[in-house]
Amino acid sequence: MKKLAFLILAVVAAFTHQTALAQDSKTETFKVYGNCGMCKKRIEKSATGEGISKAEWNVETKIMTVVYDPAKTSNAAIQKKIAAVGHDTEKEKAADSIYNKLPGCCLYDRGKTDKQTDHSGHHR
Ligand SMILES: [Cu+2]
Repeated sequence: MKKLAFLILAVVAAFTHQTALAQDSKTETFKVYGNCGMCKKRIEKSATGEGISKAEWNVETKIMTVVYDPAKTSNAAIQKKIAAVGHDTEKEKAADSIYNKLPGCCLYDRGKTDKQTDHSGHHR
């Protein structure tokens, strides 16, 4: 009986240990609107800070990949940081005043981010 109890305890301990490790950091992707290499630098630079261990934006696919510690930051907080430097994301919209100050080559097409959002969602 003692042996069984020990076994159960060992299994539970191993399981909780694994769960704790898995929750350490989260990898997520979301869309960020932009055009060029300058945008890439600006976007990636904005998505830094406590709890963010990786931020990479693909110029061709416009997909942002972030690795972060959910105990310190969140997907929404990161998207806000990116919007704060002028780039619209899936959930956050940049202020017009900031967007208008971007260099000409970086003025990504915003027309599609408004009314057509409903349609583009169905293509995936
Ligand atoms: Cu650009």
